[in-house]
Amino acid sequence: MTATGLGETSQGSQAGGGPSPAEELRLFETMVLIRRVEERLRDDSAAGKLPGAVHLYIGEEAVAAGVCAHLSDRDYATSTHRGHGHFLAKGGDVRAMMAEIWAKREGICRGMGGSMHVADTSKGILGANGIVGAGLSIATGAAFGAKLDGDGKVSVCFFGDGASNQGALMECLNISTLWQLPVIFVCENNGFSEFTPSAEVTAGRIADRARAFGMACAEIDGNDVTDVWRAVGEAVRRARGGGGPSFIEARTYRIQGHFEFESVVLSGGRYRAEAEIEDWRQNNDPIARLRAKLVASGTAQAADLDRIEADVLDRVADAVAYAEAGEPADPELAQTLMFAPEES
Ligand SMILES: Cc1ncc(C[n+]2csc(CCOP(=O)(O)OP(=O)(O)O)c2C)c(N)n1
Repeated sequence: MTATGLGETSQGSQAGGGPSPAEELRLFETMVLIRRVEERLRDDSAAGKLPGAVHLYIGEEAVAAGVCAHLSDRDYATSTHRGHGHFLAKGGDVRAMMAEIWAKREGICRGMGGSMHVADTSKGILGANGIVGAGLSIATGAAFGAKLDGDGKVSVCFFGDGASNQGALMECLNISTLWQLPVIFVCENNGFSEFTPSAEVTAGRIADRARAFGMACAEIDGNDVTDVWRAVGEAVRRARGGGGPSFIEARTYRIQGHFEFESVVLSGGRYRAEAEIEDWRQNNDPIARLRAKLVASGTAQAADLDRIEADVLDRVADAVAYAEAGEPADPELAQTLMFAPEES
């Protein structure tokens, strides 16, 4: 079985808009891959093995998986500083991503970008991005290109509730509606912008910002992968059919800190209660929810899902071994990689 997003496009096979049993299993595999990769990053970060900071996506996996299940390598996606899940769900190579995070030459950006810049244009992954909200205009531009080419590609922008307060969002909502661009804005509302609860910095309902432009909107449970899958399926059909942009606000929750080691920065300060985190962990884990559903519906036995989990763990161990064995990145490349050679 291959992970969702590895060049396959979901067909929306079940009437009424639900994923087929095979698609549900691929969604499960993708979400587990993201989770196990990130748990390994969490542990290796705590052990001081990583050369830089990582922003983890644990708890939000259903969004990346449910969205990217509808995309092929030809479609575009822009990501955020919390981008590992988007990269993997869109079909990025786990070994190359780990090598990048470990700052090795074998990395997807030759070790020069690190965690916050994983990208692979051959898969339509236009990049994670350390600048909050930067993906909005990149995705809109890619959608403009797709519209000019008339090739049926769609462009997806993942961004956070914090990024929804950036002015660029209004520019992108405006022009993509006016020009009917094939772009899907996916706001991952995890309730926090760094250490600030969303309610303290964000007025009104985020989706209302898109509604004001007359854009098709959906506010969904981002921890229910079926909900995500359905809403995005509709948005992708709209975009490919020339019906223009869509906006999806997926409510979810970040289980880890804003980044690993946030406790050092906060030096004892707190911005959320431990009980709140525990509640999401225990009662709203998107992977546990999907597992329970698959078993209850008879789509899979617990043992089948355990086998998927075991295979994923092997892949993660392999990717980490590959990353650790890699050659350190070549700092000289910083001088040459950014610019195309001058034409003579
Ligand atoms: C333009 C810009 N402003 C501020 C920052 C600092 N910063 C990094 S992440 C972040 C919070 C982003 O919150 P959100 O968009 O909700 O994404 P989340 O971290 O919750 O996934 C901020 C303010 C930045 N990187 N770029």
